[in-house]
Amino acid sequence: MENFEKLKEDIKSLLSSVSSLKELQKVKVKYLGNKGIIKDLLKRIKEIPPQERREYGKRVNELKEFAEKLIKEKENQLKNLELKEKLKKEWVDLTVPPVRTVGSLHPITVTLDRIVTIFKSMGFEVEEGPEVEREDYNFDMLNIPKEHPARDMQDTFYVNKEGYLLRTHTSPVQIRTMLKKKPPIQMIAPGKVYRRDDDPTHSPMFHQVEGLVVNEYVNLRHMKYVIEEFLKHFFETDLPVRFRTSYFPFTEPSAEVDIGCVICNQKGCRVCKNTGWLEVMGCGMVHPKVLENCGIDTDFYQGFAFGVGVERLAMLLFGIDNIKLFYENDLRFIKQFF
Ligand code: 2NL
Repeated sequence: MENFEKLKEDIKSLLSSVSSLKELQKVKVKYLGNKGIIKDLLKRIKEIPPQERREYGKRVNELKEFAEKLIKEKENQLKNLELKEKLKKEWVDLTVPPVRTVGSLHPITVTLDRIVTIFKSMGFEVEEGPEVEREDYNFDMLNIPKEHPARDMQDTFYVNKEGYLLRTHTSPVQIRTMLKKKPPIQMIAPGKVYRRDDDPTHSPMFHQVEGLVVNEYVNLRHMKYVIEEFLKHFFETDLPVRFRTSYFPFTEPSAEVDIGCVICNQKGCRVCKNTGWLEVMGCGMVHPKVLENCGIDTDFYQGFAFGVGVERLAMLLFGIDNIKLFYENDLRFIKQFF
């Protein structure tokens, strides 16, 4: 019987030396565990003479309650201590003013805004559409047939839903607009586009702005005027512009637009490959098939369209020589452009 008092003393002194929850767990197991001292004492009740069993059981239970109480107390004490230390370690002075509070716009955003503002000032409306697009809007409606190489898996990101893809240009937005609205139409479609291209001069995602004008009278002269006017405003100078005949399935005739090299002023440099000219846009009169695909009567209406790469214009505007810089999000780069 005096053993119980000894056990109580043992628990007390053992607990006083415990300084972590891990150590405490060991003590708990030692006394209260399934194979612990107290369970063992309970099992031994059979060895006790019957007349003493009542008293013995009472003593063991008392010991159990004693142990539980002390261990619980110790646990609370340790948890409190731990919390205090955590709060001390993780303390943050919320009154310290931030080092810098102003963010900045990404150079692509700055360039996109600049392009959109110029076209809005010329009476263009801004239209948007989905980046996961219908394959027929992205290709068939634009007179790009099933066998066309651009439709190859090598060039286009198809998504795992039959008939859908990541748009390879923003032209499907114009298709949607023509299906939705009657001419006159005068719109631009800015946004992200995707192509399976990833090398030092290409990114699998880039930005484009396409424009479309459809009415009863537009012709090549209007197209030339709008594009020249846009480029003058964009580069804030009356730079040389030339149109070279080209080919796109969705325009006829088609042209590519060059500007006098803004890097070397046409003296010849690495950027213009010593030609003095930089290709910056594509354009043309909308192919009658494309208008008809959208239910527009080509006896009455015609249109012109154009497309411009935003990264390319941003690089020329800011003198950036590596397209990958746009996607690395290095703040030292990004913060230089507003
Ligand atoms: C380029 C070429 C171009 C278009 C885009 C277009 C859209 C419709 C109908 C006809 Cl719905 N054309 N878009 C036309 C000519 C050129 O972009 O080099 N872009 C960077």
